[in-house]
Amino acid sequence: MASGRSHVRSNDTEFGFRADSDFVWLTACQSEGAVLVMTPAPGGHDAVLYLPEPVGPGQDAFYADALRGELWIGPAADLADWSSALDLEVRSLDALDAALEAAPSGALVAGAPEPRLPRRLEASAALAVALSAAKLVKDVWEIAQLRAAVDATVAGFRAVAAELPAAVEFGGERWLQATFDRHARTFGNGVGYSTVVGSGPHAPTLHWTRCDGPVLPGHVVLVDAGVEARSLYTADVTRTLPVDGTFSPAQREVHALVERAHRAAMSKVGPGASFRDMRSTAYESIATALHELGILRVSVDEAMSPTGQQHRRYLPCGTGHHIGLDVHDCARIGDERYLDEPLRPGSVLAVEPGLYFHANDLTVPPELRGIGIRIEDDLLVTETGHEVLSAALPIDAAGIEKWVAALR
Ligand SMILES: [Mn+2]
Repeated sequence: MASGRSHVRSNDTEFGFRADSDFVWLTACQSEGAVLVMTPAPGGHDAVLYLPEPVGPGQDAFYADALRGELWIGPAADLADWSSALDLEVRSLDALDAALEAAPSGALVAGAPEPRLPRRLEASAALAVALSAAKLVKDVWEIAQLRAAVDATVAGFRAVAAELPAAVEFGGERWLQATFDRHARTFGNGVGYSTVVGSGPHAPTLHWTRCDGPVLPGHVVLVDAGVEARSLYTADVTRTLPVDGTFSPAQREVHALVERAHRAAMSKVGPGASFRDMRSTAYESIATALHELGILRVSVDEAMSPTGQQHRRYLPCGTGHHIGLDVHDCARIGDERYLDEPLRPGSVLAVEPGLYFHANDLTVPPELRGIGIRIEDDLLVTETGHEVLSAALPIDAAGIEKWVAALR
């Protein structure tokens, strides 16, 4: 299976695997029907990718198979195209069975279930962790992809803000969602995840992807959206916009508290710091805000204790995550490493504190009910601190008002 061109150098020591061991690594990716087989070789692994071949004229399936036949789906890249695009040896999926038969019993398997796998080869949790951990630090090319995804996302937010009057007039949340999604499809591969557009009382609903409500003057509209680049790396950004250009005093007050938490949390992101540092800072700032608003009926200290956490009623989610190929990248490495491993230059994180006061929450003063605010930026950890990749978007309420006004 060895081939000079497809030789992959991997730092096996870092993952806890030995390069000279007998492991064969297999990754099955169900959606594409692709399987990557990696065989140990001096200094790394030899990799071969198995892919389904396109079904062209001359084969029955050309017209009989609506899922794969090119008569139905149009011309598809062949194995040689894939090989040159990926600089990897690529073989037909039909040849996979023979490769699997040759795989030793100790071979490690990760990815979606692959029905062709012999029973003796079982999924390896350790390999899943290793693959996830390999994504903790992005290389120069990956950072460029994320930068491009964020830039396209910022442009998408501009497009959305420009459509606020149309959303009020006739389009509602659907119009704003479709505006961003069209932008994402045109300038990237598409959206990285379902776009959230929550106006008025929908803003506190974390995953308001239904986006079927009206957008009315006096509302704030929470937009959580990311363009996925054509390389499939995705951004994840949120801003909460005043529909008629001006925040009400109550909206402005909540926005300022979330901004304070956001800036405090971002200040903790840097090399050597942990994800937990950022998260605790965000939670403590939010708990303090709730205390100042008279909503938190215990002390901030009690709320911050493991058995307290009363602030989580109004922030029932995390305050950030790694981004990359997955919008929640590196999610398989386990809580301990995710939270406590020192961040390294090249890590890219979304930071996203918020306050979510549901319209029917009687523990919240009436004037604050129905207000939901989230601020989310994408940060690259650098040698000396961090760079806010989404810095082209304003963070403070006054800056957002000015930005919206300029785009109308
Ligand atoms: Mn996010």
